Amino acid sequence: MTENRKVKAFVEESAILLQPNQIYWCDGSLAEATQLMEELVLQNKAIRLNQSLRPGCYLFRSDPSDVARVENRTFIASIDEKDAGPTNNWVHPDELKATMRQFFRGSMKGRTMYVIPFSMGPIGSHFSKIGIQITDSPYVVLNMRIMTRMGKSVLELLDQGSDFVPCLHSIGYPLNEGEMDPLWPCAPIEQKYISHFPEEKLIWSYGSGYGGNALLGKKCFSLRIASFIAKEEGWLAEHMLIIKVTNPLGRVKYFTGAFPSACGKTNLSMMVPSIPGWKVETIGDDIAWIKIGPDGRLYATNPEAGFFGVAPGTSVFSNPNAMKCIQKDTIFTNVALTDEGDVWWEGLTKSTPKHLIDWQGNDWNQASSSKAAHPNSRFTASIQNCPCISSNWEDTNGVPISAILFGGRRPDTIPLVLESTSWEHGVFLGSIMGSEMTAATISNEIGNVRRDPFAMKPFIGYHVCDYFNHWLSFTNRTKEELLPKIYMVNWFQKDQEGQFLWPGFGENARVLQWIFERCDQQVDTISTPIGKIPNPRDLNLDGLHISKNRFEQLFNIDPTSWKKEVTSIHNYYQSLGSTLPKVLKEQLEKLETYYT
Ligand code: OXD
Ligand code: MN
Repeated sequence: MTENRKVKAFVEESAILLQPNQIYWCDGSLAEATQLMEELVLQNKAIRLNQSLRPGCYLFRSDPSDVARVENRTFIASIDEKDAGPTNNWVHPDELKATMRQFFRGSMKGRTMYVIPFSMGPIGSHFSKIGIQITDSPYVVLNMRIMTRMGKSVLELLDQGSDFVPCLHSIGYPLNEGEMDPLWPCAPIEQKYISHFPEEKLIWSYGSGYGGNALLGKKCFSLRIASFIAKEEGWLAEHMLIIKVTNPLGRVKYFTGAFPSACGKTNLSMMVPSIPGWKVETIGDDIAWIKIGPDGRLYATNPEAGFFGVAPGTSVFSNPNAMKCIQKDTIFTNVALTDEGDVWWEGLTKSTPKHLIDWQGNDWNQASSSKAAHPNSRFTASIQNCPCISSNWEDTNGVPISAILFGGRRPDTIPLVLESTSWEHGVFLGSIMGSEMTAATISNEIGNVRRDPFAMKPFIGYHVCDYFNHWLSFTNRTKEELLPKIYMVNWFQKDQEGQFLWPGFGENARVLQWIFERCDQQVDTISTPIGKIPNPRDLNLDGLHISKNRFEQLFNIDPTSWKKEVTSIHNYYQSLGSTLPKVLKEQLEKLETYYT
């Protein structure tokens, strides 16, 4: 409880609308989490994993209709439609609220309404912002406890009068007297609404209990609402990892990286470099809040406190640090269960177990045609569990950024690494980012390339062209030479046979080394029409067996592919409307002089 009048009013008004059986204020303690989990185990909603193999770990299975973020049910309800722009679904806030109020009315009948006070960012940091999530999902409470700083310490800030973002959430499944509660109650897809009211800094989410739809501190607050606030206040809220890179001499630099969902941000953020003497430590794997510091440089902080990582593909080979991180006190969702009571997913082990219970609770064997774990199955683990966490991860002033990486899954066209020629050109590179579609969002376009500017397409809380302008404005806010260098990277090029050209994972450290050395102006570049690429002698290939031909392919700038790319960018830019910044059009025109 708190004496903060605005908080009390939010909770009281919500209770009148939602009509829960009871209200519970979360204190964020271990005792509270243990008790909630016990109740869920008793109700068969959570499965206690083998505690000698995975202490403190539990498995949840969601409803098959509720397995990923639902972008077509996600709304930016700005007052003026023009302000939401062409990349967002828009409904007028009054209309959306009226519709949603009908769904919310009585939606918590028979359930407990949990009040979750949470902070995005370290308590006491000037970066941090407070939210209060109201939810009827104890699964959400348990996940929010890992993903954010949650409970008593935040209530104390609210007592002192701190402001907050109200986040209203209901799974949309009221329980009438005597009615059976499903294992994963939620509303049908057409009744799901993930709504943002940017001008009011308000979030309403109805009908889903999964991931970014329901853990409202993550995408809804830290990206969609925060990006809107950031534009007003002159900073950036980005879909970026943050890493600390140390070279063999002990020199340190911090990089951020924007990659679309399920493109390996978690792997890169916890990478074990293959090159001797280099160290990568994690500060964040998904979101960065970036501000200009007193010295004019950009400083980043990770507003989250945990990882909500994609399980499939994670293994001791691809990400040994993540494997250690999820050894204890982890919530698994939609992975498979082994006969020993442990978890399993595709890509975890070289050989497949003979028998499993799949993510839907069915028997599964090697002859089964379906996947044992859902492609978007997840682990939720505290960042404190991470063996390669940087000691700077909670620095209240953030960490100074030397380079920003943009990347996506592109089987061709984009070279292994490309340096921008200026901040403006870097913003151009960010604006044209694209990636093959993955399973992190429900879509029938898996495999196609979609433009995902700055990896923020689903997360910009306002007009995409205003967002580009906001990025461009940073040269007016500080000296351009103080801004980070910008790179485009592509670990995912394939050869004619569909095999990856570059080994990726720990070998990506070779690219990080080149970027590090570029930041120190130790190496030069080769200019091309699309940007600057490494001089082949400067990329550290020691100990890596890669043929000359393959290496050349990694940096091949194929005019036919680039002609196609330029046409595709042109069409994409047209789809963004008439307010596209002129300087970006000019960047494209420059490229068109080479590739038409
Ligand atoms: C995520 C996503 O969960 O981007 O991080 O979908
Ligand atoms: Mn993400």
